[in-house]
Amino acid sequence: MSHNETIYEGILEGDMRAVATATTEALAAGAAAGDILNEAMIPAMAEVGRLFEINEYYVPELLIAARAMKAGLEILKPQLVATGIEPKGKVVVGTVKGDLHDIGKNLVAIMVEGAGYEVIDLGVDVAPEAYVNTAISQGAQVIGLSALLTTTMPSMKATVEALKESGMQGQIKIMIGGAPVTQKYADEIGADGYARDAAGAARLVAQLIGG
Ligand code: B1M
Repeated sequence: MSHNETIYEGILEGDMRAVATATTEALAAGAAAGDILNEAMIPAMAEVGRLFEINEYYVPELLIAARAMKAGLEILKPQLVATGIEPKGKVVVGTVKGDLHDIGKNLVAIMVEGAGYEVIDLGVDVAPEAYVNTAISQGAQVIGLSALLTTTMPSMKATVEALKESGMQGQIKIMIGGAPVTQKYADEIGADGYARDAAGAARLVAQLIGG
């Protein structure tokens, strides 16, 4: 089996150790971190989601698959993040209130950091006011909201409203993303931007901040 196949299977089986070992070996053999991510890890999580949908996997399998993917991501992170240059701006990220999915948000944080911005990661289940207050107190230019559940998407709208109420709309930009989120939804709620994936999120930050 190739390293990528071992990583893919390891995530499906929730085998954290196999994923970590194969990721380390793949990098040592010269594989690019982005290729491991896009060719093995992300497709594996998509397959986990499909198996969950058809009731072959249940929440415990999702949890151990996520844990295995995180173990691999930790190893990829140093290669995905750029070398220490002066930060071009500050971005607050988090998964919205009621939502505990953090792998996509973590990837966004890694890619945005890799593009040269300082990232303040508020974690998961983040209330609208927490994003806004942190962005204001830390002098961030962008707030990035991630949602994986259709039921938690309204919290994105609530965050746009909270920013309006703070009087900082326009000075602080809001970008949104996550599997159920679309450009149409971003337009509807008045977010400043939408990105489909983590690399897109890093490009969007550059557009929103400039530079
Ligand atoms: Co859950 N889950 N989950 N889950 N889970 C989904 C999202 C689901 C689609 C599965 C399914 O039914 N096929 C479904 C949502 C259905 C819906 O709302 N339409 C679902 C459900 C129903 C649930 C529970 C309700 C299950 C239950 O308890 N009965 C529950 C909810 C808990 C809660 O949040 N309150 C739940 C729980 C969990 C676990 C905790 C077990 C676990 C998460 C562990 C963790 O994150 N630490 C989990 C997992 C692993 C998944 C799936 C299988 C994988 C998610 C993932 O990590 N994908 C997921 C199915 C799927 O997505 N196919 C599923 C990999 C990741 C790299 O992709 O997060 O999409 P993603 O991020 C992408 C882009 O979306 C984008 O960039 C990333 C890639 O480059 N992106 C952004 C993300 N955020 C962005 C922000 C941006 C820009 C781009 O700008 C700021």
